[in-house]
Amino acid sequence: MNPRTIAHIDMDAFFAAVEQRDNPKLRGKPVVIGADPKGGAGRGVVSTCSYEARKFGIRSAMPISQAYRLCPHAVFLSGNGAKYRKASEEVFAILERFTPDIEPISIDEAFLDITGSYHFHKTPSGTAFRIKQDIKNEVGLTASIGIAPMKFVAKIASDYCKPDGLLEITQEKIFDFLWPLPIEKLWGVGPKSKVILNSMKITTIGDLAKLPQDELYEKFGEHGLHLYNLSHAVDPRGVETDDEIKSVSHEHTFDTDTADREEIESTLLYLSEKVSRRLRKYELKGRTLTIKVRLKGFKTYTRALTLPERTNFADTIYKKSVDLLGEFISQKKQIRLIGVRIANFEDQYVQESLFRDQVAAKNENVHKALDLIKNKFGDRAIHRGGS
Ligand code: TTP
Ligand code: MG
Repeated sequence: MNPRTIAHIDMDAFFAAVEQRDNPKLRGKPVVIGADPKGGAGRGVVSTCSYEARKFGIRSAMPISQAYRLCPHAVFLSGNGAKYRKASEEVFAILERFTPDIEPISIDEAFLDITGSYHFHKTPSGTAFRIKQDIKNEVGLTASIGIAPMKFVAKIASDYCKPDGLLEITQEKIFDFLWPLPIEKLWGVGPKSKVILNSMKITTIGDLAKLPQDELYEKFGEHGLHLYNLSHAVDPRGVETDDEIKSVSHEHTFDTDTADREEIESTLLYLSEKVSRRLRKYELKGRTLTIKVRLKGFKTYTRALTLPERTNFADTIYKKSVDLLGEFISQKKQIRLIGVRIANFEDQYVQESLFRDQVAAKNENVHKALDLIKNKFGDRAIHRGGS
């Protein structure tokens, strides 16, 4: 494989930085975005906080009551999703100017393959510097960028140099950089693996790299081989742009946790329609349906099934999603978030099932008509009964 130059970009304290940008009084102050702390009695969690607030130990996903205890004089804000989405779109529009090979990871984070594009700015760091500068000048926010020959090292590097950082790890410097780092910096080493590895006296990525492959395989199975590869800086995954979409998904967070069947099912219908429409926009059909459920208290579950044939029909996605969600609804679980995903687009160009009957063909026409209307009048123009 040819050597690649991959950049990972991640905005600094994104939601909080947007608030500080728009209100100079908040600059230099601890700012916490999240649920209402209600004087310490609030429920819910911290979305993010400014770096000034991090000095007090506040972190994303921490209960808001704890954040309040750590720093009662911080400015607590509930946030403004529309504003953050707009800033995100502006940032991504800037990235597009540098390379078409962009893999968005979240609202404030992306991988870029800059192998073919850095020559305009002489070096990879030159390109990254220019990206940071353009974002600063045009959007008024700071980003951190890590550069490396492989994805996971680029990501660790951007995290390492935060905030407002730029760090390039060249092929020659990879092990000097990687091996002293604690193992939990590796993708896939969660709290459980960390405990097991620590009990084996493995605390750094370098310690891990010294273990024989067989031993890791015995302890962790396939996952062990993955860790072995990462500790030796082997990560062949490329930057996956939109033209190689692997899945299409949508999710929704309820304003207040709910166990109400009707509310949950109508949300599922809404999500199924969204997923269906995007699949059809890209002319994709998938065979794997996955639903994601986050319960009150943040435990997250996924349930998946393989469909008899690839689909992009909202009805099929909806009915099967209701089946998958059944156990949560019947146990009256308080649900915070649900998501619907379709994946497994393989064999896209293999002959369609010979048994596609007229009903399916008719369905397809109905969907196309709905799309025309929605594209013309927007999402809210039409919904089938229920959503
Ligand atoms: P992150 O990039 O994880 O965090 P951040 O940009 O606030 O700070 P950092 O400088 O460490 O990158 O997430 C981006 C945004 O996503 C963040 O500003 C708020 C939102 N978010 C949540 O709402 N909940 C969460 O648990 C996390 C991690 C992020
Ligand atoms: Mg960020």
